This record gives sequence, structure tokens and C-alpha cells, in this order.
Amino acid sequence: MFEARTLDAATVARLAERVDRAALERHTIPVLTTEYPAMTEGDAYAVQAALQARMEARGVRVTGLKMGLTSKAKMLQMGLAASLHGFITDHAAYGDGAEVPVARFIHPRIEAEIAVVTKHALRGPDCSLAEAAAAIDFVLPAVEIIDSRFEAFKFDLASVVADNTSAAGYVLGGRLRAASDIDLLTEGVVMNRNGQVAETGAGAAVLGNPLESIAMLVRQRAALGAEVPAGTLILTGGITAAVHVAAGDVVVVQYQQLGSIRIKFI
Ligand code: OOG
Ligand code: MG
Repeated sequence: MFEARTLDAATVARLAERVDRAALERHTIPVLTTEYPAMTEGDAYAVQAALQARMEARGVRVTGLKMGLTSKAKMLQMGLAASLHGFITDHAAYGDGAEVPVARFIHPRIEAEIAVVTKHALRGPDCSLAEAAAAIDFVLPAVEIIDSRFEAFKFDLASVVADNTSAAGYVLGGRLRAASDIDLLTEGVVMNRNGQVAETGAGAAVLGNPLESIAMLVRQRAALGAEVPAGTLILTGGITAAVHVAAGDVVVVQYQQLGSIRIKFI
């Protein structure tokens, strides 16, 4: 599924450090393909894994997994047509009503997403929609905060995978629902920023069905020799294009049946 690795372990470690420092020091860097134009997706996931190891070594806790570039709106916005995955952490995890300091980020944007928590492990290169559906413990709304470490928020596929798919934080809220109580395809979402509608969408925007995003995550993890354990929080990807946020912005994301999430950026 992913092209073979070409970078040696020392280079992978150096690139992980470069991305990590940019995030910690809140400055942008050139895309990694400037120096390594032949870098593959296999290399990029190796850098992402090395980045995760660095973060965990200083006490950051991985809280789940995320899919990205799963909607046409996001693919068009970023100019990339392939879906990818990364990990999310407790570093900038917030609840409904949170005040989120923009100083924690470089040039943050937000995305309205549908999230799930699994009750069974999912594994294998053939994971189906039915298997994904059967593994869902509950569904909940999430707003992802993304923040590319690359200049002008522009990147190629290998670079953004290495940069943990721009993951920077997330806000959970709304209410938990059983998957059987929700039609994931027609679940509507309205994102308001400062009292104005910024984006609208529905669950079907996510690969035709957010369950497909979960199944694809499992298949991508399988290609890396990993599974998606029981109890995993999964963000299935932005339904709409991402929206810029700045200090002073108040965002309210309303979901049709999943409740709402309010965030104040300070
Ligand atoms: C890459 C991450 C995209 C999503 O939900 O589509 C993503 C990016 O656009 O910076 O998280
Ligand atoms: Mg996202």
C-alpha cells in the first residue's frame, strides 16, 4: 500500500526531530521533500512513528488516531487527493466551551469531524465497512485543530504524513450516541464563526461514509504492521474545508443529532 522506505534510520530520526522542534518552537520549516525529493510515504510514516516516540518519551500521551484528507472539500483545499492518518495526543485536548490559546499554534485552522470510540480491536488489510460498524462503541462530535509545521500551510503527501498530518489538538463535546441511533451519512454539521455560518456539510462527505474512513484507517495501519486497538478514539476527517481561527474568534459547531461544540480562541 505504501511505497518502500528509502531513508536510513538516522535520517528518519533527524527529520522527526526537525518537525518536532518546529512544533515546539512554533515556527515553520520548508517541506521535507526540499531536502529529500524522493522521500516515499513509507519513509513518511517512519518519520511519523519516530515523532510519536519522541513525544511519548517526554510524557505526551497518545489518545487516539485520526484520518485526514477524507473529504473532497479538504482534498481540494490542500491540493492532495489521497487520505492519510496520524495520531492525536493529550497535548492540546479540550472539552466543550474551552478557551484555546492560539499562541500554542503557528497558524491554526479547525475542522468539523465525526469521531468514534471502538469497543473491539480492528485489524487486517481487508477491513470492511461492516467490521468497522460492528466495532463502534459510540459516536461523538469533534473539532480538530490542525496546524501545519510547513511554510504557508502548503505541503506534499510525504511531508504532511511526516508532520503527523498537521495534528495539533482537538475539542470533544456534544453527546455520545450509539452508532445505531445515528445515520452517519446524513448527519449534518454547521460551523459558525463569530455568529456567521463559515462551513456546512454532512457525514457522507467523508469518503462517502465515515465508516469507510475507519475501515481505511485499519487497512493503512495493517500496511504498517499495526492494528487499531479496542478503545481507540478515531477522528474520521474534516467534513468541510478547514477554517482559519484567530484570537477573539468564537466558534460554535452544531451537529444535527450529536449536539454542539463551542470554542473560544484567546
Ligand atoms: C492535513 C490534515 C487533514 C482532515 O481532517 O482532513 C485533516 C491538512 O489538511 O493539514 O486532518
Ligand atoms: Mg482533521
